[in-house]
Amino acid sequence: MKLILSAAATIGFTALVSAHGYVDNATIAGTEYKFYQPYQDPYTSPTPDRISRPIQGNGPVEDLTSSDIQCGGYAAGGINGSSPAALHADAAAGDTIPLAWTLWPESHVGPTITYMAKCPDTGCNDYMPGSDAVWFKVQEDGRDGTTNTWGATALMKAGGTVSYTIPECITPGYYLVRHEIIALHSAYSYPGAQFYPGCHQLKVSGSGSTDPSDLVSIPGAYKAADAGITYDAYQATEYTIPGPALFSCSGGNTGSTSSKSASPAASSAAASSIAASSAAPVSSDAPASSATPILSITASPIVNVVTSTSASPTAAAPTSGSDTTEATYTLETFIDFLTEAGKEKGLTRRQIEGLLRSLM
Ligand SMILES: [Cu+2]
Repeated sequence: MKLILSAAATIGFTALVSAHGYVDNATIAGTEYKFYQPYQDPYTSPTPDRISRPIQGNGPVEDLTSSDIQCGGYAAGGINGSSPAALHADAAAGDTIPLAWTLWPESHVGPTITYMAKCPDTGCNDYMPGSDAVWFKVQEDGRDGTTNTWGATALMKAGGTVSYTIPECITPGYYLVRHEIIALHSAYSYPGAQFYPGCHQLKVSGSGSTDPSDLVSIPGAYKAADAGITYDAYQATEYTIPGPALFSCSGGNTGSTSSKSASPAASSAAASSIAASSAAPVSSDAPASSATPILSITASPIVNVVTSTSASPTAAAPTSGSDTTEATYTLETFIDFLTEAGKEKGLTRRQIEGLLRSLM
């Protein structure tokens, strides 16, 4: 079996590394709120008022020490962290809030985690937590045993949601909610785990009087060496969700909120790797344009790169014939080739390996 992928001019990494999903909307106390749309809001005037803070569409956050890890951002592109949103959603303590993600890619296994932080009494809309320890964890969903069922798995089908519950006992007021997926498909060494965080703002009503203690800072709550940050998702090993213990109104750590049943059949799917990808292809894109090299990755693992030498910029990309040249690479030299090509896109070798792995 072959995996055929078309790579756009200079290898179309822009498309490959763009964020693979974000929270599209949430239904809070019966009202549906559209979240920040990274591919529309920046180009819409006036900018729509949202309850959610801006995120970037350029790719995941991989640096645990970056301000981008808090609510999104694109420091590598000059946008450091996020910024406050204009609105708050009214909610009541005890409410359960479903977050509807866009369709999440199957390769991007990993946990979902949600934190809250109390904003000033004036609201969240000019509040930036910075490096202050203000966050407590209200939701987490990791791996079901050693199966391939993860917190993010529910989002791999259209219409999937992840829910969190506002703790019933917390003091009413304004809260910033930080929700994330950590994609672990290339987390076998650090940097490698991909963080997809986003934040939204609530005005919480209720009669509680608890202010959670043991608050953490973000960045700060995760370390590169944490078992939940550096982790080989292709091995059937139990997963430890990173960060602090889950906050509970009854005190103590209640552990994971996961209640999914184990699915033994799914566990073998996690074991595939790039060096032994004899399974059916999971990705097959049609050739896009004339300059497009056609890459055929076989199980060998040998890579054939067929490059068009046709002068016509509008001709369809040939896959055979006299006007093509063909080169055969081992997987190692192919990754070298991609690393060269990816340099101007600011991609590391590790990211490229992760991308290839995610396509298998
Ligand atoms: Cu990705």
